[in-house]
Amino acid sequence: MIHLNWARLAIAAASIAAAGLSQATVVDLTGSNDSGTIAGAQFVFTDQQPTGTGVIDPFLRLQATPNEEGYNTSLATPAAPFDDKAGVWTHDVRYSDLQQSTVSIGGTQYFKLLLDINEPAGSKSLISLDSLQIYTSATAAPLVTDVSNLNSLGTLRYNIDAGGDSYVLLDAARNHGSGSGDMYAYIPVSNFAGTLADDYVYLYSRFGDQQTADATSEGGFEEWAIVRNVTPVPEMSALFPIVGLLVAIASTNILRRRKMAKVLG
Ligand SMILES: [Ca+2]
Ligand SMILES: [Ca+2]
Ligand SMILES: [Ca+2]
Repeated sequence: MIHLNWARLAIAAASIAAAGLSQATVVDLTGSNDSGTIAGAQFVFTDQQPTGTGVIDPFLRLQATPNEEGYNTSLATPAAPFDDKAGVWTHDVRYSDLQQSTVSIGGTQYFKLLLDINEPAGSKSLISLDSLQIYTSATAAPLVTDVSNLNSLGTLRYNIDAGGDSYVLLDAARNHGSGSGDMYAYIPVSNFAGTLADDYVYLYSRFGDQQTADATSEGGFEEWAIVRNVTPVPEMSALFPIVGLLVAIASTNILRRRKMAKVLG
C-alpha cells in the first residue's frame, strides 16, 4: 500500500511538473514590440539591410494562400514538396553552413537565421509563423510530402511548439519592402550537440494559421536564409603600399615604352 501511494504521488508530481512546463507563447512582433523568446530561441524584428552585417544565404522559399508550409531540400527541384518554391534558393543545407552563422548573445551561442516575409500592403500585411522545426541527419533524407512523416528528416533539434502551441506574429508593413529583412531567429547552438559538420540540416516551417488575427499568407514568397558571418578582409590601407608599388612600376614601364617609341619614331 505504501508503495502504491508513493507511485501515485510520483505520478501526480509528474503531471504537475508537466503542466507547469506546458507553455504556449505568442511573440507579437507587430506594433512596437521588437523581440521575444519561444522554447529557447529568440525572435527579433529587424528593418535593417542584412547585407550590411553578414552574407545572406537563402535556402527555403515558400508560397501559398491562405497558409503555407514546407522544408528545405534539394529534392524540391523538380519535385517541390508542400508549398516549396523550386529553384536555386530552396536546397539542402549542411551543419557546416549553419555553423558559419554562430553569434554570441549574453554569453550564449546561437545560429542566426533571417526570415524575409512578402505580404501585401494594407489589411493583409500580417502573417503568422505557426510551426518551426529544425532537424539534423547524417544522411540526405528522402522526399517528405506528409507532415506525419517529418521525423524522416532526422533528429529534432528545435521545435517552436515544444512547450505548447506557440507562434510568432509578423507585420510586413513594418519593413521597407523587398531587400530589407524582417525577423532574425536565433536558435541555441546547444540544441545541436553531437551534430557533425557534414550532417544535413532541415528546417520545416508553416505560416498563416492565425486566421482570426487576419494573419493568413498571401502575396509573394517567404524566404529563410542563413546569416553567414563575414570573414574579415585586409583593409585597402594595408594593401595600398603594394598596389602603389605595382602602379609605379607599370607607369614607369609605360613611360619607357613611350620614350622608346619616340626614339624609334
Ligand atoms: Ca497576410
Ligand atoms: Ca504553433
Ligand atoms: Ca507571402
